[in-house]
Amino acid sequence: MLQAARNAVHDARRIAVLTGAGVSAESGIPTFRSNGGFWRNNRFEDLATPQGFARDPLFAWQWYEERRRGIAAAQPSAGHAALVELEKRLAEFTLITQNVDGLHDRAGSKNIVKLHGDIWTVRCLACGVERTEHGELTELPPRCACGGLLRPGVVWFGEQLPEGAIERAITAVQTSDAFIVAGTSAQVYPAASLIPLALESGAQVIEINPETTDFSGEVAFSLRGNSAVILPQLL
Ligand code: BV8
Ligand code: ZN
Repeated sequence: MLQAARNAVHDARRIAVLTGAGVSAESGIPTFRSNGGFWRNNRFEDLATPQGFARDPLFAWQWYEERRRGIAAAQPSAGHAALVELEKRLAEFTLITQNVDGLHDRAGSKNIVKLHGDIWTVRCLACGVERTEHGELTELPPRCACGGLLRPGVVWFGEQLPEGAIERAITAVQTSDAFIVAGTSAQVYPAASLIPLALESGAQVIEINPETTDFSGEVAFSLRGNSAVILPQLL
């Protein structure tokens, strides 16, 4: 199975990749659905919503600031590095990620489509100004120079994805010979819809996950294991 998947990657001229929290798990960052998707007894799906933020911006920011600190202390994994190497070998390569942690950028990936935004950007609810904020946020919730409340520059449940993001991802998947899906439970849409789209478009779909997903039975290669081990092996 692994050798056949390696051959499919070797023969592919155009590759698209979809990553999820499992790729960052190799960097020590908790996934969303591992501990049942809870943070201090709050469901992740309730916290990562405009309503959750409006209800208690301070509580939400305590969660985001804790995640930012954890990410700042983490290093990209061998899986992130393998994707950088893969991109260098191909004329056509698109990395589509659901992750907001910026580890693909730090690893050196170039052509990245961030479907769910970026935890390192903040946006003012009052004036709309958006900026990168890598430092520790000393005052929570953080405020804009205009006095408005700042929110994390991520896409919450019920919110539209960034302008053009899903369209870029769809085009990349439709024109790829191989589609590598690594470290995602494939439960969040429209990101997960890229997998059946790849199957319909005739791409060789390679799934990397220690667990099975809804699509494990449909993909060409369902490789059971960790992304930091299998992605380098695919190279
Ligand atoms: C929208 C940013 C439309 C915030 C996130 C019913 C059916 C279909 C859809 C819906 C529905 N009800 C609601 C919806 C829509 C909803 C949705 O999909 N809900 C789900 C829960 C059913 N989607 C939305 O709301 C999206 N917007 O649809 O708007 C719209 C239309 C009109 C008008 C207005 C709006 C927005 C979705 C974006 C939500 N934001 N994050 C933040 O991060 O703080 S999603 C969140 O989940 C993260 O981004 C995360 O990346 C993403 C997906 O999770 P995974 O990455 O897969 O992580 P998970 O923990 O689930 O799984 C980890 C996997 O890794 C596991 O499989 C594990 O086995 C594996 N693993 C573990 N270790 C390793 C490993 N793999 C490899 N190696 C390892 N070592
Ligand atoms: Zn402002």
